[in-house]
Amino acid sequence: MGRHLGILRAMQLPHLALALTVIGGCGPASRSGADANSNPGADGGTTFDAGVCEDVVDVVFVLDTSSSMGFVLSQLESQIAQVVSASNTLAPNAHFGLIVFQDNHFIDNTGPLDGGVVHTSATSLQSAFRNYRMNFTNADRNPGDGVSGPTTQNPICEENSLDALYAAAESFPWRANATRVVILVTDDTFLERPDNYGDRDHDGLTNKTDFPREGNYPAAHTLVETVDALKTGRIRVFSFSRITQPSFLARCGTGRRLPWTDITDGWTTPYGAQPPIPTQTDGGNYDLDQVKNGSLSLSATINTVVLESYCSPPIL
Ligand SMILES: [Ca+2]
Ligand SMILES: [Ca+2]
Ligand SMILES: [Ca+2]
Repeated sequence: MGRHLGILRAMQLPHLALALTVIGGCGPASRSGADANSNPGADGGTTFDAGVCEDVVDVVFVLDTSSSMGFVLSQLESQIAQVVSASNTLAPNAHFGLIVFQDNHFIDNTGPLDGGVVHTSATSLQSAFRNYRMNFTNADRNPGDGVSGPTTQNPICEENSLDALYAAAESFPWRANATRVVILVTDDTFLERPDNYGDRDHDGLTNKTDFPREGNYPAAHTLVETVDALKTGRIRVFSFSRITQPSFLARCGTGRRLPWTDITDGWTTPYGAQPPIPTQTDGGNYDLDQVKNGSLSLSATINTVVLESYCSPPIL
């Protein structure tokens, strides 16, 4: 998938090969110079404009912390320093955000800036990844409920990536001159308003207390609303999701609202009539199973997409 995306993006952005070549030869200092020609012409040729790109880098992680996702949080904890370093090599003072979700979401507030929602170093991100893995993933607890929230309250497999993405678009303090990238990781699809993630049997009530217990976790947004917010914010979404259905034994242990064949919907296949979110935001998708089996590096892939996005506004 990575090579495929790279080829696709290189075809979409003819300046890219030039920019990468210049970087390879001369180092990051020449990056803004190479990107002065970052507007592909309508004919696919390269337009040289007078401006020099002086973007900063804003990257927001939107992570599914449900019980099957511990390996992602562990890998990010061990690899995040390489991502922070690479982003700061593109442009000094990179900002990072973290939004975690299961049936609801939480905007992490343990960073040093903007009331905690902006991280600038690997250290505080590592602590945050560890915290969500131990207190939410391993405890099967929804992150929006806090550390004293109820456990085993996730009665259907779909997870609320959509409202977490909406929060990334609307609530993160994106800087005006930032190249804006969301890295989303999940292994399932999502629901839209007016559905409720806590309504296990879809009877409109959330009052069943037998396992897996129901709870009131309403979906707040639709896909169209979320994509509109991302597009307005010029935010590319790069997702890591499953490309293929898991075997029976590797499946989420509860029931689900949508068929297993729909787990790719919104990421690599359309969601209803809507194209996938990465397609709509000029991002891309990678195979989460390759991350899980060790054949795709999270940090190397993230660094590649941030580099490819840098000073190249999404083509929408
Ligand atoms: Ca899950
Ligand atoms: Ca769920
Ligand atoms: Ca119900």
